[in-house]
Amino acid sequence: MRTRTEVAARAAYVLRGNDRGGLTVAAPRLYPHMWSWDAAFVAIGLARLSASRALAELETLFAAQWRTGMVPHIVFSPDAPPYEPGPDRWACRDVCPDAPPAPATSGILQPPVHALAVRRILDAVRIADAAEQRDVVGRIRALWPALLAWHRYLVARRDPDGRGLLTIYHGWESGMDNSPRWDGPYAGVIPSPQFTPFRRSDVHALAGAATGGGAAGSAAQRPTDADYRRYQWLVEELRRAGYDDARVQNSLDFLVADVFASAIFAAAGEELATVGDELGLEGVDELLGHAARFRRGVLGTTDERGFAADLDLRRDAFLRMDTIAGFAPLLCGGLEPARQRRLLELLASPAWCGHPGLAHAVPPSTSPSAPAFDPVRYWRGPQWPPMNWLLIWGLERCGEPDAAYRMREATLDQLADGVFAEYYHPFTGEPFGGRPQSWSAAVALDLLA
Ligand code: 2M8
Repeated sequence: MRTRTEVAARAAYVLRGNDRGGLTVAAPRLYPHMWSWDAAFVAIGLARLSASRALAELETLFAAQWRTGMVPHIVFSPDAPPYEPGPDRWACRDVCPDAPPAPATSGILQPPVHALAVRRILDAVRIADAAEQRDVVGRIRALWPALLAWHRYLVARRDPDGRGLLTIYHGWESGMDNSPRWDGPYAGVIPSPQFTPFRRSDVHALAGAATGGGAAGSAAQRPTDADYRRYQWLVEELRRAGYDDARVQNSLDFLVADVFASAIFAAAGEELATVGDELGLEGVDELLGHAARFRRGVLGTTDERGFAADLDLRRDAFLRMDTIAGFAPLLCGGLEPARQRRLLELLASPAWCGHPGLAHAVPPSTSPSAPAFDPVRYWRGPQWPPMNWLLIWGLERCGEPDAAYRMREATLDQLADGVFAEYYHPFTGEPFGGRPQSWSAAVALDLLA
């Protein structure tokens, strides 16, 4: 195990190594492009090193924004090793006039963490010299219309019925690809018999990395082929619908309201509003209105413990699963004190962070008591450092500094292996997935600052 100073130095070194100049790849082999919420976490980490460089990450991402305001989940870098589905498979600019001519992007989104990064950058630049301050503040002002357009897109197109919950079109949009949250909705995704799935790049990229168990070991850490067939089929359906929100919402097999992304969005609205307020920019009241609407939406899904649920919009039914997404109210706040206490008790209970077998007391992506729990397979059990970061951040905001401190310490203990893995086996502490993964290094940097 490394000292904390060594961990911070190594995290900075990892981010530098994954930097392709204004664009940090999510992981060099497995994810050789820019991912949207990864970029936001990267910016949060980089803000501790250079506010200017952190902002550049967001500028690169938003330069790929669609005319609708959507920020795509992948910005492809032209010289990277192959990744599937790549630009040809998405074919965004061929089928959708709203996609930018360049760079090539995917046609879906990811959770809107970006405003949290903007807030961090503005905080960080306070200690910079006057010239950097002027530069960064000027660039935040310049980015403001794009940030507002992103938030307005989410409200207008992804919550057309005013539920205060964001509609998503693919498990990839949640960022938690194969979480048991989506098992029910995916059961309704039936690829056409004529559909030929393309070759997966993920399992091969991972088998080449320093993972235990070779190809079989790496396959066990990823979604199954049956899952992937559905993921690929949804891309096909989205492409056929021209990535048009109205057509997609009418035709797609998979349509879900994502409670975790909605809670992030509620908090993001508030964070962005403070930035707008500080810099005298337009839209502050509107952003606060978004925050109130989405907080109400999230709290409206909770049970008596304060635990939240996604909503299957195709079947009009709550998806009550024991996954980390249930703790969404700790991100947006607003639970009455008694229920917030119950939710914290649940988080600390043996079903979650208090499980006696855990190597580190941070929440597994799925509760070890849930039938769907799998300690190895991706979002079905392993622990994910950026999710810990979100909860730590949320706990602090909800007025729970002790719980936040405990989770921060446990997260830093986990990251003291210096590997900065994509995710970790909850019981053995073994590092899994992409490595070094930029967002794991980024959250270490931020937590250590
Ligand atoms: C994972 O998602 C990509 C697809 O977008 C994949 O599996 O290939 C998820 O963990 C997602 O949350 C993350 O942003 C992405 C890159 O780290 O990888």
